[in-house]
Amino acid sequence: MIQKLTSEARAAQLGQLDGWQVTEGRDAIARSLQFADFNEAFGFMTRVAIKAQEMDHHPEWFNVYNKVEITLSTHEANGVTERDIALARFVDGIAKAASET
Ligand code: H2B
Repeated sequence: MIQKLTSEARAAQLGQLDGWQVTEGRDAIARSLQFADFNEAFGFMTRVAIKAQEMDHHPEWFNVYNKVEITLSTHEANGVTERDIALARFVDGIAKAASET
């Protein structure tokens, strides 16, 4: 079974990510994103969804118009694992590309 990261390892990984924070009261990480409009937000979500399905690792998220809030945690480990960090890295790459167009 995959092991959750220690709080030190999690903090070190968060330092390499863009805008992710530890969720209060829960071993999870979260990031809020804002796009130009709903079309951009949903396009982003579609790219993340395809990656998540490939990884068999899925985000918890909330969308309203151009805002997307994403929370990542690994249910089977009941905490943040390397899988969450890998998906967070992917999210950061997609978000950066979207903001640069
Ligand atoms: N997504 C997330 N975020 N955490 C998990 O532990 C997880 C998942 N487990 N997606 C996967 C699916 C598991 O339920 C299936 C059976 O592989």
